[in-house]
Amino acid sequence: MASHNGSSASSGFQPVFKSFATDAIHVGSEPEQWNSMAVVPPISLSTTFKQHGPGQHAGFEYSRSGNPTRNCLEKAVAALDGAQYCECITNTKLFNIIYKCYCHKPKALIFLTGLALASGLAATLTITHLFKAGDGILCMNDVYGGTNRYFRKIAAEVGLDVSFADLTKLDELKTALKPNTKMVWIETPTNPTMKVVDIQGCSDVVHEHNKDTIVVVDNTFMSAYFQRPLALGADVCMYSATKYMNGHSDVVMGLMSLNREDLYERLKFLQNALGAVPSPFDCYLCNRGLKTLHLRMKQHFKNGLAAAQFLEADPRVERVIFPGLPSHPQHELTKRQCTGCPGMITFYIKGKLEHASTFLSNLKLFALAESLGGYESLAEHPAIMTHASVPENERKKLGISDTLIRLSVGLEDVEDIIADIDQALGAAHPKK
Ligand code: P1T
Repeated sequence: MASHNGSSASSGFQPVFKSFATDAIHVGSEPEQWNSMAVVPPISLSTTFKQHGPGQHAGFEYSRSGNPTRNCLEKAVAALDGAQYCECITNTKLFNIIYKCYCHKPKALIFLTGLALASGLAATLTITHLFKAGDGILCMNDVYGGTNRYFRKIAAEVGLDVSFADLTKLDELKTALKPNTKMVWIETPTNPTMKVVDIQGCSDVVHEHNKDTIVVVDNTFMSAYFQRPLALGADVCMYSATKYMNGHSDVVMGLMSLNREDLYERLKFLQNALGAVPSPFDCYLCNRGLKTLHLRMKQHFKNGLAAAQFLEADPRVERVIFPGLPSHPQHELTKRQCTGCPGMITFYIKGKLEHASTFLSNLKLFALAESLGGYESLAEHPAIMTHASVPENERKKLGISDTLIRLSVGLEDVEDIIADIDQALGAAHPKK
């Protein structure tokens, strides 16, 4: 029977993905791949690997092109995204048998898995390197400030034809697609104004326009536990794994998974050729984080919903944006395409910049810090912090105003989370 996320919060959302927890714990971490039969994947620090003869290696040559610890993580993410992937055989003996059978047909040795990069932005730039000057990139207008800065200030500077549109409106998407559009970049929910984009709707429109135009979904906010873009027609699912996927605020990392072998091969080539790869230690940590993703996300949802409901009922708050609340404009769409919501809340405090600043400076349990998705609660001011690089007139249009506050609700006791928000609102709006 399909199960939900445990609380009344999840009613109406999609059922959880089958065997998610089992895959998170086991796929990529099979003890049989190691001679030692280690249950926890070893951290393989070696930068290079001995070859039997020139060009005859046991699956690894040099750690930028492939690393055993990274492999474990790359397999796991593909499984969690429901991507197509093949068994990656790293067991030396088994590999040797296969190698002997297939060495005359190197194609047979290509294993389709996810790909790990040195950061979320490294994943973005690696994907963008699929294109050349003159090619068009259409990006959702509200995205992480660093993604906006990368497309606007770097990709556009080297001749890519970058444009932005509100992809929550399919008509606007249709109008914005051009003959040269090679990639459509979706972030959903968006950072920081939590707009929800219809992934299936957009993918259908884009692929009808041109089947070769790729749809990339930045799945950072939802994580693999709440949303599977590949099943909704996207070509690439990418993450800043620095956030929920790792979940412990101790790794900077990018991840991606895909279904198309041709795209996989091109991106695998770029991963090696550009070289923005993560360290084996970070891969180990991120893979360890994935083992508890399902448990963390369920609790983030419960705590996030409770905090959002508290804020929505508070007279010191102007407006709350949380896709798990019925008041969110795309709540029904969220329920249709997701299995739940993360602990990300955006709200407008009543008053001016000084009220937002007083609120943020008086938080005690929440740390005033950039980033999100860790076990600890964080709060930030997007206009001054994460989205300062977005031009001011754009920020205004998007609703990133001086009174906008972003919360990443962590896994602390929910009563303490709410009490902290309450006292900081009290500091911003003292009783007269
Ligand atoms: O920081 P990095 O791992 O390079 O990831 C960039 C990135 C990409 N996509 C989204 C949706 C993101 O939120 C981020 C990073 N965001 C923050 C640091 C932040 O505080 O919003």
